[in-house]
Amino acid sequence: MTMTSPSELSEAYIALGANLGDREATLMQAISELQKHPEIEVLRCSNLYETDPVGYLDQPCFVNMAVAVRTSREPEALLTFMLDIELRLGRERTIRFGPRTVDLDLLWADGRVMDTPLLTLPHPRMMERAFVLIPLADIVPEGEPSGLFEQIHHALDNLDGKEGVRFWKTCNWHSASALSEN
Ligand code: PH2
Ligand code: MG
Ligand code: MG
Repeated sequence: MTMTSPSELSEAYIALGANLGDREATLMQAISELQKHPEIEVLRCSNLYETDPVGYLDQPCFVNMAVAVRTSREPEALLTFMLDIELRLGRERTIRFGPRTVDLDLLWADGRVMDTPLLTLPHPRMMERAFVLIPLADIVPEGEPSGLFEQIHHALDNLDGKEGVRFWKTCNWHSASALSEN
């Protein structure tokens, strides 16, 4: 792995969602694409949840999950690569909040706060969305330095719509390198 020095590495959280085609297969491909990038390491994957659509209701249920990554990329460069994965896996942008083969949203990057034409961090709607917070809670450790753990659990205590997020499967994704180590 060609990583730069540890001080330049940040830990970021990405939400993934899919509601067209083979949702699980597409999500696993997206995670593999992240891992294949020389500057990105996938650290942890949440469970998979089947979720009722939010925002635009006349569409199939989603499968949602979240991953933690370590990266030397700046957040905007990470996001650009995520959008490239969406396109390669067949994403077409038509209806806002509408159906998609795969959606990758950058939620959080080391507690950084930014607002540029390309990217707002933390993700402006993450604390309102059970389909983001419930998977995220699987992979954010207690004691996360920027207080993310406490924020997630506080938001979840007060959130409506949690019944629209149903545990579906554990995540079976393993990086090719992790498999070859065993
Ligand atoms: N994404 C949206 C809009 N609505 N609903 C669910 N259940 N899951 C999503 O990932 C989702 C959504 C916009 O990105
Ligand atoms: Mg989204
Ligand atoms: Mg998106």
